[in-house]
Amino acid sequence: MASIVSDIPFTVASRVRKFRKILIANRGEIACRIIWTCKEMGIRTVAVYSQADRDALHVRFADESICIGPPPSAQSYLNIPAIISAAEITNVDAIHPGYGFLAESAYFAEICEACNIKFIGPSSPLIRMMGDKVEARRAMKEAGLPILPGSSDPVQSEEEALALASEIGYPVIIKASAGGGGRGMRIVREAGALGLALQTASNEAAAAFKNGDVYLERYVERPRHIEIQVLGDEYGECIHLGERDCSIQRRHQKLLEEAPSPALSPELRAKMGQAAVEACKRVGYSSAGTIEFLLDEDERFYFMEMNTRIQVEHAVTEMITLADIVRNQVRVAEGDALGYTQDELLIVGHAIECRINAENPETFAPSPGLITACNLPGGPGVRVDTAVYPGYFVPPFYDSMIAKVIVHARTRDLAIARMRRALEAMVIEGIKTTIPLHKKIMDDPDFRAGNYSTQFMERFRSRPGPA
Ligand code: MV4
Repeated sequence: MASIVSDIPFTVASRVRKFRKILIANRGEIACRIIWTCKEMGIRTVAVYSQADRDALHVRFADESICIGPPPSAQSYLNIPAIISAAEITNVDAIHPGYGFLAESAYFAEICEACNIKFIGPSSPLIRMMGDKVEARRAMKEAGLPILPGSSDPVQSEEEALALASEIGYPVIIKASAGGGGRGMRIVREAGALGLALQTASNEAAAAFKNGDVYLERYVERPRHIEIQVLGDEYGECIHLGERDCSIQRRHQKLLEEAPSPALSPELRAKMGQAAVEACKRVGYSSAGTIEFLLDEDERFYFMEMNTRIQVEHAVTEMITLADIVRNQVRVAEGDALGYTQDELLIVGHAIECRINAENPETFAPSPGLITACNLPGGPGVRVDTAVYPGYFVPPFYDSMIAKVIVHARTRDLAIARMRRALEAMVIEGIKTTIPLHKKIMDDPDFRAGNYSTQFMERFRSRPGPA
């Protein structure tokens, strides 16, 4: 026997917990995911729910639950006064925001702190800094991360943009400073197209984010989207948990993620990981976070954005590291020291996640409604994070992701075979889902070879093949 993997900080069972009760300001699979960890930690949970979510699983599994408003998110899961009232009434110690909704609202984090409720995430100034993409670029450059040539401030005029673009060289990309995740972006391949693109990008940004600021960057053709998972504590310690490859996306919605990335050598992984950790230490990052990089065809990497929340795809990292990222978020928020060093981190095998959406797999049109029959896969190395069950009604008001199938195996080939068989055993009847799309991706020669970029879905959609 080579060694036994154990987890020294977590095996100290007798330590007194600071949090007795946590409110989860979210719904769906991530609300359930957070509840599972709280139960394992002996922490009581409070669910909040909209009128459309009375029969939701997160409500059933939490110790207490409070209705916070009508179905639309703006009146329920984004309703700060209703959520804070629920937290006060139930006397919770902390709020876990999950992802989406209020997870990256610096304002919400501030309100929590003002009400003496711990926001489980980084400090509000850091959330605010990373939410401003121009500011994040500046801060992370200063913290030592490589960035693409581009703006150091929002673009003020067409003349300024033209001058900067000719300095950077075409193609360039216009991005919204308040954006992120690809909304309001424009690729510009020649000076003649810059003026109009600038106008439309700025108008889109103003409409979507109430902030029309845009900036320029050199455009990288066919990049891979590689992100590093980091974990910091409130005493300046920080480690990384390796990378995830999130290149397979469609209209900036990720479809599938895997870890490790088939594109990284051990040397590049160490280099990107060290750069991410160093930057987090320099800005004083605490809690779980993700640094997104673009990796170009010459294996150069550039900082793109930092996500200050737990992410949908955190589970692939949990599989290959045996870490519980939610547990670490909670302990660090309680004031625990990280208690790990980078050299204690082990990465074992390969994990893949397929996001199962309630959508038509060809048109991607939403497909809410009643789930008449449901079989979730299991067996060796298969994890399903979901909040659906037979007889569940998928409401039309929220994100269409209804389940994540995550597999873990010793090698990438074995993980692909495992995912294929898990998807074959997965049955969701009554609504359309993206299960058939994922089966096709598992059979794709380029995917199987690990040979793909963010352009994968454009080519995949036009390619003929059996479902
Ligand atoms: C880029 C890029 C190439 N060069 N930035 C940003 C948010 C993420 N969701 C997509 N983003 C990109 N940023 C530079 N400097 C390529 C992408 C990108 C992309 C851009 C346009 C159309 C589709 C895309 C798909 C994946 C990534």
